[in-house]
Amino acid sequence: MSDVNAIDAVVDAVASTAPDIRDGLVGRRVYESGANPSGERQLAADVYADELLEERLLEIDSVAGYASEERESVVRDEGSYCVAADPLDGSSNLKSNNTMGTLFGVYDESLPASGENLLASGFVLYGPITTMVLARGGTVTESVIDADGSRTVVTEELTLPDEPTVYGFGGRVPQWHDEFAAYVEEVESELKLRYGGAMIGDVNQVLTYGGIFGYPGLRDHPDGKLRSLFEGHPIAHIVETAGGASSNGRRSLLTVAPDRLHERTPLFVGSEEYINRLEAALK
Ligand code: FDP
Repeated sequence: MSDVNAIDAVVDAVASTAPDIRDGLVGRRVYESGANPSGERQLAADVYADELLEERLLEIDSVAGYASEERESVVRDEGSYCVAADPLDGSSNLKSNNTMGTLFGVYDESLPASGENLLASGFVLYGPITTMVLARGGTVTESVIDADGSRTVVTEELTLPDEPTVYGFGGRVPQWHDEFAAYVEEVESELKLRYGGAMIGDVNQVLTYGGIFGYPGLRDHPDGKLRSLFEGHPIAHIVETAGGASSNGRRSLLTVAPDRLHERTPLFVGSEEYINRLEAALK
């Protein structure tokens, strides 16, 4: 199978699974007894979304591996491409009935891999409307996903607006390092706060209005909270393809090759000007 056909098959599988994940949220707001490999409590909805994606993605002949934030190791099969997914990013928002989503990246390399091995990446947003934002072939598109999993493109070439408007930063303020806190003070005087507690929802605000989203390294957690492979790579790929920039505080998240599947990273994405100023501030 060619790259194009393999990517098509993965994107179709994620899109057709999205309505099932969405419908399955009702009644799955309860916590399971276990934790994910990062030590976070899992909701029944996290496990359900992960199992559906594993089953549907490994049905595709060319998919050789499936890795997810919700499972310890890569599930392997025959084939040439690997998919890494965060089945329900921001799932703690399920309790308060706020936005969350599904993130995925298609790699031409076994996992964990560098962001430079990404062929395509995307996310589904379970907002008032179910949408998919997809980066492939140098373009980002936004589609609406209908109840039967079919897609209708609503934005052909999504790019960050020239005039940045919003910002959102995670982590408790007393845990921020001084240089980062000083940078945020500047940003606060220029942009409006938007922080909803699901990276996907918050980054989609940045894609829509321009600005910056970040989850920094903290005093008690130097690598922050978010994962390089499951969150960092796909979101960096989407934002960079849309004309923005990404950083781990020093360089593009796409140039990072994590040694471990569940490795965490400070994560910043958004308008280039704000990412450049952030890197200068953290030097
Ligand atoms: P969640 O724990 O709900 O899955 O993936 C981690 C994540 O959400 C991100 O989506 C979100 O940006 C971040 O954690 C929120 O963390 P805080 O609760 O520390 O703000």
